[in-house]
Amino acid sequence: MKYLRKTHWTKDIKPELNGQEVILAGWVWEIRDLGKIKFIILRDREGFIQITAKKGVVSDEILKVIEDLGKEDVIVVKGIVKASKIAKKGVEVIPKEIQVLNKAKPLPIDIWGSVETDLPTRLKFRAIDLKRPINLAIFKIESIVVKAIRDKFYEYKFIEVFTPKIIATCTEGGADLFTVQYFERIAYLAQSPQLYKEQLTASLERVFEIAPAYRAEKHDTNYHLNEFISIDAEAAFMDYFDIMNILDELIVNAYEYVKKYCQNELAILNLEIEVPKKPFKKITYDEVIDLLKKRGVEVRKGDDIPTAGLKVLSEEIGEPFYIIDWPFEIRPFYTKAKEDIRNCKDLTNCVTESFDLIIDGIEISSGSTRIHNRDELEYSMKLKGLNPENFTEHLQVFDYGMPPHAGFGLGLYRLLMVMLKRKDIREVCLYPRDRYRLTP
Ligand code: AMO
Repeated sequence: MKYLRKTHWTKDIKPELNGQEVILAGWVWEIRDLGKIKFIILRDREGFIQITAKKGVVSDEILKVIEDLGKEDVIVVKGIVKASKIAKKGVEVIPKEIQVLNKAKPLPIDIWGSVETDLPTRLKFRAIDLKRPINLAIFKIESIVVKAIRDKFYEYKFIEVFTPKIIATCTEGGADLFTVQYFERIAYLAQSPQLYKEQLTASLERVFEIAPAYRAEKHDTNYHLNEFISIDAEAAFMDYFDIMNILDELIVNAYEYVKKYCQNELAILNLEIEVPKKPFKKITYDEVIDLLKKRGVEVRKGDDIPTAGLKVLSEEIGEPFYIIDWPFEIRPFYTKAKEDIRNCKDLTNCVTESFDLIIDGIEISSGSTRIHNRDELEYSMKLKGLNPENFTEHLQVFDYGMPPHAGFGLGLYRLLMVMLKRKDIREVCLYPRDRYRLTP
């Protein structure tokens, strides 16, 4: 079927266009039939517009088409813009032609907002659920956030790269790997681009990647997924303080872009965005342990900080903050210690050049200065119970001019979740993969 191509988005229809012919395409959100006058509320990605058809003004043929329309039918409307005091946006469109491109059956879930559907059911019918304005707002904002981050990376001369997601060895430690039958052998889904991004600093110097990461963790929380989008950065000739400065810039730019470009979406979400101030506060791991003990949270030096502890800290600090200088024992093998790890007499007191960024009690990012000396890296692997022979190809790169470097991984969905104050990470992921969800 030949059909007309849209000339405008609904949001572009303003009273100033009065008298102009436009072509709109989208879905029937609502029909109001008052007999002699009929209204269609047309939805497209950008919003809504009222189509007004009055007997005697529009053809009988058009009135008949409207009578047969149902919610979510796909239509194209050619018409004339009319400024109107009574229409909702001060403007309506008087149809000259309506083409019905597809009919829709009654929807399995309510997208109009009168009945609140639970999240599992919404996710089951995700493609339909995404028609809800609130979801359109979330995913438009997500796209802007990624753009803000990309723009900032380019400003700092980072190059966007793409590394393999089917890999032969683990990067973040042995557990939590999904296996893949790769012809005659077993391969794994990448938990992180860690080793590749480090190798790339020896040539491209500053790289970033925005790509899926896979974790076979059996977590069932509101902030873990088994597939998530990881925003990874790695830069030669930088340490963890340099890289934290860049991370501050990225996050602040993301908030600023959303505030600047997503006013409509924020209104739909009923949210006001407060742009955090840089530089973000830094508090050492040891200080955190002391502080939490004083607040009665059960923590032991050498352990990870429990979520309850992060919540207490966020409430106390009230803005994004870094926990820096974590013990070697609970950081990955590639993390650089403040002294050469080979000289460290007491491993339990060995502090690394590392950080986690916390917003609203959730870890959004983690990063560090990395070990760039091959012998030290091998030594560190052994301390972590890893066999350097399994990393031969990675390690040899360190023989041929590996620069000092640092980087971070930033969880896109976690950032969105805290920024948009969503209760569950699944709300900000189009098609979440969790322990129990592999479809749609
Ligand atoms: P890490 O394992 O801390 O570090 O991951 C980095 C960031 O990714 C996000 N994230 C997750 N988001 C959703 N679901 C999950 N299961 C999940 N796991 C992690 C978090 C986290 O802060 N290679 C290092 C990073 C580096 O040092 O460059 C790494 O992967 O926001």
